[in-house]
Amino acid sequence: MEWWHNSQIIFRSHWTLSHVRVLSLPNSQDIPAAESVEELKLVAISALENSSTSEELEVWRVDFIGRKGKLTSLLRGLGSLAVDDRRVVGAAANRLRGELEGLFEKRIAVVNSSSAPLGSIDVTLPGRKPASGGLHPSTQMIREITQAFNEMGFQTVEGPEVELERYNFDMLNIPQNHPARDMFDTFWVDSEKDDLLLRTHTSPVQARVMEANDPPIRVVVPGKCYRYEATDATHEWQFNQIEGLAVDEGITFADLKGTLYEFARRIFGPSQKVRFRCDFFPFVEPGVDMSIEWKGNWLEIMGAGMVHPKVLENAGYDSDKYTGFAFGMGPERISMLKNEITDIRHFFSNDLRFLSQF
Ligand code: FA5
Repeated sequence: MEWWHNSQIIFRSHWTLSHVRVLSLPNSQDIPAAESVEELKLVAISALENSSTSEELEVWRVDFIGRKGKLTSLLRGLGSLAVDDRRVVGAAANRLRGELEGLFEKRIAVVNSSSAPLGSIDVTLPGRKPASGGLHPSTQMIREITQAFNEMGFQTVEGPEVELERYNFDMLNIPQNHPARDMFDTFWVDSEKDDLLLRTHTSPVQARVMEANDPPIRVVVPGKCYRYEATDATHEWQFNQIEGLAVDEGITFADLKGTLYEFARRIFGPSQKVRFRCDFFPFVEPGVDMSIEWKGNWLEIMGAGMVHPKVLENAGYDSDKYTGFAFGMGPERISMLKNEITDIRHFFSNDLRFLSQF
């Protein structure tokens, strides 16, 4: 009987299985059922402590103290023991049942008193930052540029990406069979009249705005453009442009230069140098391109010029009364300069390693 009293002491404390083994009487080897009672108690208590929902507790109840549970099977096995051992171990097992039932009730009460499953929230842990998206680098650049023009009195407008040939070419002084159409490698859209395309530039919105409004006009037009051309580090088949248009009485080339100087200062810094050189676009006369001085080189960032009288007339304006200037730039190319991006194809390849840097 004495060995069992020792074991009782073990049961009342939080012992590990190794403690039990050390403190068990040497002859416990001869009484496997007794050791099973000890082990069962340890396993049962540990499993109970790990059960934190009513569902888990029910599984535990069935597994340990249910009619077909581990404790019942242990009692059923007592028949193989000597009579004296059977009495001792049987009493211990019955005491264990009472004890486990008591612990089970207490655990149920604790679990039911908490609305959240036990152990599911540790309020002491530092919070986890939710994954958040961000604006695409092209969008960021477009917003920065359009905001600079908005502050100078230009209104932002948009136009269709699937465009009529009439606006993309004809209204802009590029009639059919005109060699200038070769400047723009075009994606044509299958249509009844063969007159639909993916716009090759944002300039058709100039024609749309003038057709629908009377001067004075000051607009900037951001949007996607498409060109059927091979890609390389500075050319994509899909890219953004930002168009600008100002039409009023008395607008001169000095207004064009002043506006674009101011734009360059706002985007690239107060001491930014710019250079204008002659260039040809059928919808402006004279036409120029504007470059900025960047790390010792002159880099072209946009085409511009005074709106061609024919374009004004196509929109129904009196070209003797009204003049204007227009410009068109690529925000991806400008972002490449500012952010030292070496290949334009990163913008639309959807690689998060690139995008998450902005
Ligand atoms: C035009 O598209 C004219 N519509 C611009 C213009 C508007 C001139 C108004 C005069 C008056 P251009 O083809 O040069 O011009 O394109 C303008 C800008 O778009 C370029 O400077 C460049 O920044 C960008 N761009 C053109 N093609 C591509 C391309 N394949 N990939 C990326 N950016 C491009």
